[in-house]
Amino acid sequence: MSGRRLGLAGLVLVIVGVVLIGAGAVLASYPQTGGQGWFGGMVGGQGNGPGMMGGQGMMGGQGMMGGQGMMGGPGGNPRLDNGPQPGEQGFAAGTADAPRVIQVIAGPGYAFTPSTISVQRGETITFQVTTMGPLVHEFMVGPGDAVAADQAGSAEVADIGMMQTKSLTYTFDGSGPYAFACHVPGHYEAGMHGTITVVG
Ligand SMILES: [Cu+2]
Repeated sequence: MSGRRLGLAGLVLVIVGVVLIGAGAVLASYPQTGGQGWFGGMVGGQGNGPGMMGGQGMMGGQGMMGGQGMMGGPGGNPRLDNGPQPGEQGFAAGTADAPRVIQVIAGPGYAFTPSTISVQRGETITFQVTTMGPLVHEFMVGPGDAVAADQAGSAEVADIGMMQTKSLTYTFDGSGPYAFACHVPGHYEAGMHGTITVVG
């Protein structure tokens, strides 16, 4: 690498650093975010492909992020590695004895990630729902109309606090449409719901 290129690379790093410090200052003054930890993780993982939140990231201590990092998307978009999905190579349908695990992130705003999920007809899925951010969420799953109506008796886990993970296992033995939602007051209306498509 030539000296000129090195200089250019250094300049870019300085600019990135200044931007991140600025963003960190904004976050630190914003009580609803993780502040330093969030950006510490981002800086650590940049340039390593998967693993924005890798070793020192916000979730590093709890092991949930492992080596790959929840925020591994190149553009910084939250992306969970839930393995092969129906129709993809290597897909293995979940069964009652061995449910397929799908990780879902609730928050930090009024949203779930992912917001669309596909399952194979008859599959048993264990949803592992983790709340990011200070709001407490719930996760209800079932037929779309029942979930939209917050119907009593629907499968759900409630009171999922910040950084908590709760699991819910559900078998999709119909043709759908299915949905999932958070019915903490105001959350559904703010958009905290998603769809589950049955394939096959
Ligand atoms: Cu919620």
